[in-house]
Amino acid sequence: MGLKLYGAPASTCSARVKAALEELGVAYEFVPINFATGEHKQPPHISRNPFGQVPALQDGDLTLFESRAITRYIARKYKNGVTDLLKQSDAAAGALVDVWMEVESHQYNPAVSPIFYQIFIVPLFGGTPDQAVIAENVEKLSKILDVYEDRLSKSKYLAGDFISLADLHHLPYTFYLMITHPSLVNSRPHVKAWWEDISSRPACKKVTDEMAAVAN
Ligand code: GSH
Repeated sequence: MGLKLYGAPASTCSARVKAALEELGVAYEFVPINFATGEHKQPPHISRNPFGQVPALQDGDLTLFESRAITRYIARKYKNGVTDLLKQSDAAAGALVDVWMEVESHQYNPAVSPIFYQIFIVPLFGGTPDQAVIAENVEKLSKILDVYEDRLSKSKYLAGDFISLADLHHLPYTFYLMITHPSLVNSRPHVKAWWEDISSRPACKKVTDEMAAVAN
């Protein structure tokens, strides 16, 4: 039985997992979960992800939720001679991958996700985006991206001169940020070069093309 990724086509968390699978060339079946009918809150999906969210990954008897834990599982299981997205063979380089995965999770994500939520999700429920929330988080994100600019002036990718999960974890929200606030990225030359590099990788392009197909 092959890998099954249960997700929603435009969801950032599902796209994060897809990016790792595509980068490593792992075959999988994408099983769409219908938010409109509340499929994510009901059996059988609730047994795959007890929080009633996507994504969930099924690999034989193993069922996982939490996108960043799933990507780590994929990186460990499918690392090959060419690509080791966690740098498991090098403790220091691997620790830097961990650092920048933590930064994505605890700095970048909390600032970028409310912007995404206000602009893309609130209108789906008939609401009006709260401009104060957007402005507050744009300011927060701007300061965070100054740290990225400094880091990326010293290394090509976040953890060093190699692509890692730390970079790939940024793909989904940065894709949406480039639609809503491209100047946050484009005004920082090293962040811009980094984004152009990762977003043009064939694996990443495949994932963002699929997100764009739903968003349009
Ligand atoms: N930390 C979780 C992860 O990274 O997997 C977050 C999961 C999450 O927020 N999923 C969203 C979802 O299912 C889609 S990106 N939203 C629907 C809901 O919460 O009801």
